Amino acid sequence: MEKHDRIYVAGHRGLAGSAIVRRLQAEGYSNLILKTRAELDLRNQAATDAFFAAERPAYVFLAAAKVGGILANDLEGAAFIRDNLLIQTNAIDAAWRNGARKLLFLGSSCIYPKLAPQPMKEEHLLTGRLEPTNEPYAIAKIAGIGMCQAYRKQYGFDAISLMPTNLYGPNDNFDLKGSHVLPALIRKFHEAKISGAKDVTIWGSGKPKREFLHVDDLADAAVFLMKHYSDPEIVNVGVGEDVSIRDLAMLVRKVVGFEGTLVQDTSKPDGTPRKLLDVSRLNSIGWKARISLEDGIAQTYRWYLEQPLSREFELSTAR
Ligand code: GFB
Repeated sequence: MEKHDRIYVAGHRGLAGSAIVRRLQAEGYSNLILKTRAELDLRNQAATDAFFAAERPAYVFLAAAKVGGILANDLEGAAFIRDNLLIQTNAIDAAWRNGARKLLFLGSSCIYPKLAPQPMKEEHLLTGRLEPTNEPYAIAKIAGIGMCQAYRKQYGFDAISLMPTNLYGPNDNFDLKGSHVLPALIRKFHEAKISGAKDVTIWGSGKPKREFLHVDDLADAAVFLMKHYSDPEIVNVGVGEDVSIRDLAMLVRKVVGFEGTLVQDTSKPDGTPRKLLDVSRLNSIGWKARISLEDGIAQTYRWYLEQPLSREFELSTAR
């Protein structure tokens, strides 16, 4: 990948895509192609084909997706499977058809079976039943992996697939109904601290364990693998360590400086009991995560505090 190559980052306003753009810009890549959803709806095949035919990017980071936390996945399964299948099918096919040299597809650790052995290795894909709360999303992502592998085999298209663990960082979604656990906790503890509330409610039993990767680490890994990895096999991208939701909540409480107690809402789902990635393949290719969970949360909390009041207002009314 040369500094002047045409590089399309799909989903550049989202958590992962915006971090990939920051990373590429920091490395001096000067020819980035970026389109908002209003300018290009990747669910629309004709619009996607026309965009790729006109722009002909050489490299594609496919970070556009419909994503959300456990509740959004559970309640909006139809949209999760439809939008993701459309986005990835249209983009992968149009990239290949219009001569892209390489495409990087972002999957998710939820593609693995609900009760996969821990830590989860790449070969555990398609060895058991999925977690029901995010099965539609997971099936779409598994289809994307299959598409990258089939296009490589049949057409020789250099498409690679990364499976990131739960991501967090700047530009995350802080809407409490749609978000993942980490931004939800940052917002809940912050608002409780400001309002002087006595407690903060966390969903579920607090016992599930999750692994969290700062999105700047993900972006670093994505650019590294775009340069150095070319293989049909998927690659897990994580830190190799996990934490219980209760311990995560205690850590966010400490970073935010909230002094009250935790209450559990057990009417909300726990989801997969544990979701820890085996990152030995990634480590053997030569990459390791660098940002510790506590530092990453502190950085994300600072970012959250710096957002203009108008954005804070938007976030509050989105509830
Ligand atoms: O991050 P999260 O929504 O998604 O939830 P998953 C992780 C755990 O945190 C669950 C608990 O056990 C939640 O019940 N939790 C506690 C909370 N308090 C909260 C809260 O205030 N908000 C949220 N959202 N959770 C998603 C998948 O699964 O992970 C997606 O649904 C995707 O498909 C993504 O793969 C990475 O880790 O359970």
